[in-house]
Amino acid sequence: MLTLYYARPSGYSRPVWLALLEKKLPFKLVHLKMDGDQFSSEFSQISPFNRIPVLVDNNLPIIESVTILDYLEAKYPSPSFLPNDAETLAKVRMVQMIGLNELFPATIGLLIHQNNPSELEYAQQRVIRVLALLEDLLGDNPYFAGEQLTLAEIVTGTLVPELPRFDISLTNYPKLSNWGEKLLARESWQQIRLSDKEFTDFKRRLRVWQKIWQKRRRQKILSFARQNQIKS
Ligand SMILES: N[C@@H](CCC(=O)N[C@@H](CS)C(=O)NCC(=O)O)C(=O)O
Repeated sequence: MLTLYYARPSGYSRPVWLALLEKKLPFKLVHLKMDGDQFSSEFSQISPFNRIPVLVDNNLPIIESVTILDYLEAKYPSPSFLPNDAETLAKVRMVQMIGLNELFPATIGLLIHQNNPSELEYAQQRVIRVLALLEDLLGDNPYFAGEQLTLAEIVTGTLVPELPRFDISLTNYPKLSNWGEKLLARESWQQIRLSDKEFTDFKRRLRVWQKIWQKRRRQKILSFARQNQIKS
């Protein structure tokens, strides 16, 4: 049995959750409240850095969202989310990693730097750069790999269609905008979509991020010290 430890708003968990749904695999969800649950001794045993997502498959805990997606692809290859030819694979991986490494941190920047104009402008320009690039890479294809839904959609598609909620309009990117609407219409995307209230709560929590971060830092030190002692 597959078990996913996650939180609904977690940007790293949502692609894994989507992949499980799109592959139509049976799985159990374990929701963690991210203001403390991640530091329990029980969770530390499967998540050495106290982070979600963690996928447990037959007692094997797997951390790091990219690794989990690759594991699912290798173990449950149908439907496949990676193309075979080198060029399309490179395109899919680029879109996946741009989503993870550029778009995801930039959207967090949009939320936490509301009172810091230069950081806010950096986050906005970074998002716009990503959108311009993605609009080009998508071209006239229904999906980034052509007809096949891939990790490009599963990862970057959790964020792009949600950008209007971050006050970033998609009107200058009509191809991406259509692509996003098609994704949002899928049953799996509807299941993982945050309600307006969930999104507002998430934004509120991020705005007190500094304090939460300090508290987390203390908890993290204690959790690492406890785990390091057990191991030595
Ligand atoms: N590189 C990791 C990042 C995971 C990550 O940072 N997850 C966040 C939630 S979105 C987390 O668990 N944060 C809890 C903490 O840092 O205490 C991945 O891709 O899985």
